Amino acid sequence: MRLAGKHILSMSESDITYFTHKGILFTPVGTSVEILNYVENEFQLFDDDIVTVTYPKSGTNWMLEILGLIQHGGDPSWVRSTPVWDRCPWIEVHECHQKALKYLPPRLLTSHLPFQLFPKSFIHSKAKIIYVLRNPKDVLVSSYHFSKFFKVFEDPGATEEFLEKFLRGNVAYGSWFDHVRGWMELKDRPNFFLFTYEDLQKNLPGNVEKLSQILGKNLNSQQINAVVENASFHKMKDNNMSNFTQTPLFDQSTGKFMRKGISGDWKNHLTVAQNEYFDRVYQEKMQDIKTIPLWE
Ligand code: PPS
Repeated sequence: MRLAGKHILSMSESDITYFTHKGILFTPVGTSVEILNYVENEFQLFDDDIVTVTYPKSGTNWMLEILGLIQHGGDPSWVRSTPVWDRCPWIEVHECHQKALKYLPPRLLTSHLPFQLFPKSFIHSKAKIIYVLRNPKDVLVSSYHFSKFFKVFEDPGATEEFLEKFLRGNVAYGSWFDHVRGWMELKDRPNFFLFTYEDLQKNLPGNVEKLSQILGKNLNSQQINAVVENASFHKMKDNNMSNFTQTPLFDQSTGKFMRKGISGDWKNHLTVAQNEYFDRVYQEKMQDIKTIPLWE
């Protein structure tokens, strides 16, 4: 994989400095201002496309595993033989969108882009958006750990420092609050579907059924059970096409992509004062948004 003149294998974390595009921070590995402009203005979405959109660390890869399994009637062969970035390319990552351009519809695509940078071609298309939301406190914790071992992200620094960066949106892909607010503007569109990480945990079979209908697949109960089983945290943790153990982008000695897979881990990380501070910022930024779930 190439990055701005450097090879990923010769890179250390100190080489990484985010760049800003239209007010949002991005890692220079795999993307650039040119690619982001191309994706926003020229990338064509087709009516049959299914795009999983998330703020990073919200359960993207879980959703991608579920969708890949649904597409194959619960048969795990595809998700166990093809890396997730080939199954469901991230459109803002150069190598991935080059692949996406060659795929025929119906394509499974992925994006972490905020709505204002998403392909303009979406506006007049019937492409389906599957938006996954997760409690931002768990996103913060997952992101903190991830930034320590994902070599293309800046070092998160101390917890206190990262909390401040996260709440101000000075992290890759910008502010969680702005991302969610931007995408929620689409909530009434018939091709926008909202899922939450927490609800996937509470009722995976029900959500798999709903997703099957969105994909136009009528799975029987045996197939739904097969999707549920093969998309479990433990099955995904052992699937090296989904657990990111096969890529040089991760320092496997400092963390694991399939870390804990639970809700509420923030309680093990945030102090009472940090939690209260988070709540104050959340209230201030999200008080007028009534449609998103309340997290405990
Ligand atoms: S990324 O890097 O932005 O694409 O990460 P993303 O896939 O959005 O989020 C990673 C977190 O999702 C957890 N995960 C799961 N949880 C429950 N069940 C399943 N099957 C599953 N698969 C992935 C993963 O462990 C990360 O969360 P944390 O809290 O760090 O464990």
